[in-house]
Amino acid sequence: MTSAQTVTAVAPGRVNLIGEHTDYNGGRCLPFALPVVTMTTVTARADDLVTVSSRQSGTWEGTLADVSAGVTGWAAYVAGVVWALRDAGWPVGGLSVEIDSSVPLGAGLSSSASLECAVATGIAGLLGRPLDRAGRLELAELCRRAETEYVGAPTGGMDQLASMLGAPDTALLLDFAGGAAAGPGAGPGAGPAVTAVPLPLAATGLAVLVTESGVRHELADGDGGYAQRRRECEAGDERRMRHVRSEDARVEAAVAAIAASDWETLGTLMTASHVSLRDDFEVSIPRLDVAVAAALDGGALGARLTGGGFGGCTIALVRADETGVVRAAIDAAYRDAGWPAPSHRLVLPAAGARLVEPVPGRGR
Ligand code: GAF
Repeated sequence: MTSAQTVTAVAPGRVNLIGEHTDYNGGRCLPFALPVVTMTTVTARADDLVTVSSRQSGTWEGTLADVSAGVTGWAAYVAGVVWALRDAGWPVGGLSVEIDSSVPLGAGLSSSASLECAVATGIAGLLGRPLDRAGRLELAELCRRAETEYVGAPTGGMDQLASMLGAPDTALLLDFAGGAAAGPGAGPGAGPAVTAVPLPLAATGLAVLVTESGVRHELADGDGGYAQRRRECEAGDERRMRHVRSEDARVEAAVAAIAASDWETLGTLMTASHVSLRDDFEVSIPRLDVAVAAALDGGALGARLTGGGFGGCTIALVRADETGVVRAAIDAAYRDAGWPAPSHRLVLPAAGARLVEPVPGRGR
């Protein structure tokens, strides 16, 4: 394919600070990239085989013709990227792809988008394509196409943009007023506008506590809640759209609060977002509601479900030195409810997708 025959890339998962179910409704959201990543090692092959080996999910092998015909299951996220790049005219031939991931699968932290973006970044590296801003926007859009058109998960594009464009101490204000897609074949609209929002949580003594409810969520199920909400929005359902409108306004207010270092207001907006997702958009579940309530009781400035809902994770904005109290409050609430203990991680905004030196003995 090029002079480079093997390339290793990583791409992160994400949390969304605020702005949920707004991306596919032409609204705004404010995600940031996480310090957990999917790593791919991509090797060009002389034949037309695509072999995929994942430490977490197993193996898949087929020809480029099989990829064009359609692949299902977890390997579709890899095959979909190969398909989207080839469809866009990229000279992608046979490949061996090795995958390892620290992004929890199905936990609402965008394990799928991080996989897509890691594969796309690896192939871009193999082909010597630039990973500048324009190149990253193009890859994010191709990964979105892989997910919506190939895998069949009708998602909105936030996750791929967060994974490709994230940066340390930075949230991304994504404005989808110009549509989800940009570039050739995207139709009318300029595509999403991406603005970096400095988010110096560490310097402020703050952090985001991510709590996994332990309930898996599913985006690629045509009969599932996510697809149903999308259809309801397309039909103009007043209650659902009330959430979308109020959430979009909260994103704007959150950006202003961050600019003013008004962390109390940011927290209040996050909690209001959860209430709206729970009551108007109806995508919460008891384990998310209990985690949010317990986090607030434990002293969090604000808390909400993050991602599509129906399971997955909550986030809480916490003073770093009070993290233990907040964690303990959530753990106690889960214990009282008779649920398995949730897992937690304290995160700060991290870097987006990038090429890396291979780690000896891993991902090879
Ligand atoms: C999922 C989707 F992938 C995103 O596009 C977005 O719609 C989100 O749910 C809800 O805000 O992560």
